[in-house]
Amino acid sequence: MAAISVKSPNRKTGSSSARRLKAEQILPEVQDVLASSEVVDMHTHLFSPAFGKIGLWGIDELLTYHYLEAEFFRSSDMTPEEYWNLSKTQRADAIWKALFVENSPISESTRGVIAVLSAFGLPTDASGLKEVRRFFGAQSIRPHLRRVLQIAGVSDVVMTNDPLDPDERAVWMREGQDHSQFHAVLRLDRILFGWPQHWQQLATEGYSVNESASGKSTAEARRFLADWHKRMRPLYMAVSLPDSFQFPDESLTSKLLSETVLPSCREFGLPMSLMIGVRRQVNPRLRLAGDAVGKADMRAVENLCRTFSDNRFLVSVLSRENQHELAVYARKFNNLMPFGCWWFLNNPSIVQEITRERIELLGTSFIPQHSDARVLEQVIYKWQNTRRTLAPILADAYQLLHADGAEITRQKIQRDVNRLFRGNFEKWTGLRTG
Ligand code: RAT
Ligand code: ZN
Repeated sequence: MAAISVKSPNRKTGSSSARRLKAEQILPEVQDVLASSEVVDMHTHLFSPAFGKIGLWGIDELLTYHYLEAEFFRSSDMTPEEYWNLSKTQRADAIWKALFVENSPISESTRGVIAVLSAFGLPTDASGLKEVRRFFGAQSIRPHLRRVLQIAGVSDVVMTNDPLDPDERAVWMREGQDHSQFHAVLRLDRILFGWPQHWQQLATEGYSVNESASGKSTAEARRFLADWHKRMRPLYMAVSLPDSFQFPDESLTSKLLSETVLPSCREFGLPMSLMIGVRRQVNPRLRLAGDAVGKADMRAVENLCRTFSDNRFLVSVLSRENQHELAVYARKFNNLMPFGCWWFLNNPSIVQEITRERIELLGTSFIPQHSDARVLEQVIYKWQNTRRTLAPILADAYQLLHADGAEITRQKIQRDVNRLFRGNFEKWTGLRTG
């Protein structure tokens, strides 16, 4: 079946690419550059084939994505308890019926499933689910993965790797992974935010740590990070933080951040990623779909960037209300890199607003998007949507520049898109691609 795909890189060089564009040529040229530029997907929950079943793909995973589960309970009378009692296929069937058959899939996440099916030339109508299942059932992961990344125009996938997750740990302790397009990230939620529940795991593995992270604990936790740095070769370290996050304060999070994690980042030359603003489990009955959002106090970011001027911070904030402050702080601290429009923000209307604001305040010195994909094929629709939303925003910026008297060329557009899609991230992490 024919798959649509990102255009192969357009090699216009020399005079045609340096040609001065007329106002009406700008939008099509921007669209073309975006369509032919590959992106580094700098935060996902995808895994390389070495991780086996941990890596999710296929129609039943797409339909049971937690973004869709949250929407399902608004359009079905089924209780969460009844839903969790079903098998994966039955859950997917229930979601298909409620969100795709009985209603039009016009929300961002449901529309994404349609875009994926259509990218593979599969039926998108109510009766097509059987055929769709047959198609995915017939794929084997390695060629399918190659094809998906090619369609999505993604050259590199950055994973989220939790060293305290037993299933993942087993893979890293055996042989790790060496897929050239996948890169590791040392995710530290269980250490930075779940120390009381997880310090014993470190102790069992031979690190001299205690419940209050006192004495040798912070140095020993650094030794733990050094061992995992060696094992994973991560591009950065990362944590997601609640809206109530403060820095500095008396918490174990502050202590471990300043005495363990940030010194390790400095030692290994890695940025630290902070994803701030999640309110975990406001409705635990929904499990992974039960998290919400809260406005954070951005002075924590200010304090971190100022106090640790030798560290670099990648920061994404979940609340719409925090976006402007984040962009302003990035103007004050060049060790701060805003990234992505995360989770509840990843809707065209909000992405537009945030991205325009960032361009106006920061030029091209930010990372506009990451996919946050949990299921492989999601990269297709998430990056298709990003390119579609970015095109008029970038074109408008060049139109204004053109009207103000500047010369706009394809060469310049390409340079800017390269910086946004990969250059800023490559520079910050030292990732060498291509
Ligand atoms: O967007 C999501 O899928 C969330 O569930 C979170 O995983 C978030 O992206 C995170 O990395 O914590
Ligand atoms: Zn995520």
